[in-house]
Amino acid sequence: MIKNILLPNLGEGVETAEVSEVLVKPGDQVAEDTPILVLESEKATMEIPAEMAGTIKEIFVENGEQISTGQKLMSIEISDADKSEKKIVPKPEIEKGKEKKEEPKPVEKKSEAAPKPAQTVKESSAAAFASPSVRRFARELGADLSLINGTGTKGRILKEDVQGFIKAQLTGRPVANVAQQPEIDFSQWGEIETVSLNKIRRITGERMTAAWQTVPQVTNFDKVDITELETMRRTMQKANGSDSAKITLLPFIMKACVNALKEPPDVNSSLSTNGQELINKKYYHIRIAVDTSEGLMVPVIRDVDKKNVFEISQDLAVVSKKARDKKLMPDDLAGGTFTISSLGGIGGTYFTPIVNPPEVAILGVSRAKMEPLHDGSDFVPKLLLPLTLSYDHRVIDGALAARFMKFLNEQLSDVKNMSDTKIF
Ligand code: CAO
Repeated sequence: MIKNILLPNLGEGVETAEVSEVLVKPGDQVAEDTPILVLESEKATMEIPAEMAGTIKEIFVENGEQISTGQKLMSIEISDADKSEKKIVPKPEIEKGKEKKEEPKPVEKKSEAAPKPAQTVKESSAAAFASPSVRRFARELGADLSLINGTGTKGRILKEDVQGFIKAQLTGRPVANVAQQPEIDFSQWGEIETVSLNKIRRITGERMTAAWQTVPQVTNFDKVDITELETMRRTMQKANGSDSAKITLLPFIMKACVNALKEPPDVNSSLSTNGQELINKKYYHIRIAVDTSEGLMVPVIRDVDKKNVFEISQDLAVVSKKARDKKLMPDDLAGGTFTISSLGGIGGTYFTPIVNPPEVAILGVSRAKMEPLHDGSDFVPKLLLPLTLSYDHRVIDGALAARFMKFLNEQLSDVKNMSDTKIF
């Protein structure tokens, strides 16, 4: 026998609600009380359970549709085994941002100061947006809903989000927890265009969120006098001719960074996953942020300590072209030990780059400008290069970061200090 399931009375003063999720599809076998639909009204989200066991035949509503009491939701073929009907009662409404508090039950007093983890999970989860069955599921697994990023309509947390969260916890992977913003219709204030983010931007977004949330970061700033270095660079560029790769400041900065990385080894390191050990690397593979039309790519230039400025310029030209032509292979992106992000070709004074785990530091390079510098008796025009170092404070102290920057400054401001470096 086929029966229609109608929207029951949702309660006093609630005539309509929006379908926020259809939980079944035609052909699905459902047991009595299986949630089949999630509805959302101004103040609440609620589940509509199947009033009887059977097979879903047809669905008459869709996500986002406004439906009202008595409306036909779906048809169901009732199995002979269970023809007993039951009045549909929507599962208890959950007010958005609130959860019905259970009456506190008397508990055995074990220790005055003993923490109550279950209680903590419940309270912090209360503001999350999830259906009753998902809340129940999360509660059973001990998952804190407030830490889970909902991928359902309007950021609602789905069962799969809870499963993904638990899986990530078990494998030790950081969970990208983006605080959900309320959905806003921006077109009410003017013309808009909605564009899907491509894969590179989505992955960058996830990585940056995870890095921002898992790495306690600090940024140090410095300005370096590169007047002399710039004169040398121009001379080298001229001598090199226009047929070879352009020699910009970046290869010199990369060489100076490698020298600084060799000083205290902590900056060229990674923290072990258990956070108990520091893995110092004896190789110097520098990652370079490359701006492409598809988004940010960060290929690696290997063994920078063993290459001269011409070879690095050549490598830079090759990897940035590969990045912009979308030809980078996984190997081109793997194994970096320290990153440099240079916006010097574009402009601006200072920016704070985000550390790229498992690396522990990143250098931001801004545009060099002629500025007056006091030499003790007079102001003299100098070319000053703004540098920023963002670092993982679990590994690098402020003093170590300041020493690293001082060393870098000494290298770049006086080319003699780079004399033992393989520049030429
Ligand atoms: N100060 C002054 N001038 C600079 C400079 C600096 N710090 N850095 C570069 N320049 C000059 C170069 O000398 C070059 O000048 P000419 O055209 O007169 O020869 C010009 O700016 C353009 O340089 P470039 O950007 O092509 O070359 P580069 O070696 O400096 O950088 C690359 C290469 C791939 C890093 C760069 O092209 C790039 O993509 N940068 C963006 C990185 C990025 O997006 N970072 C942000 C990440 S965080 O969101």
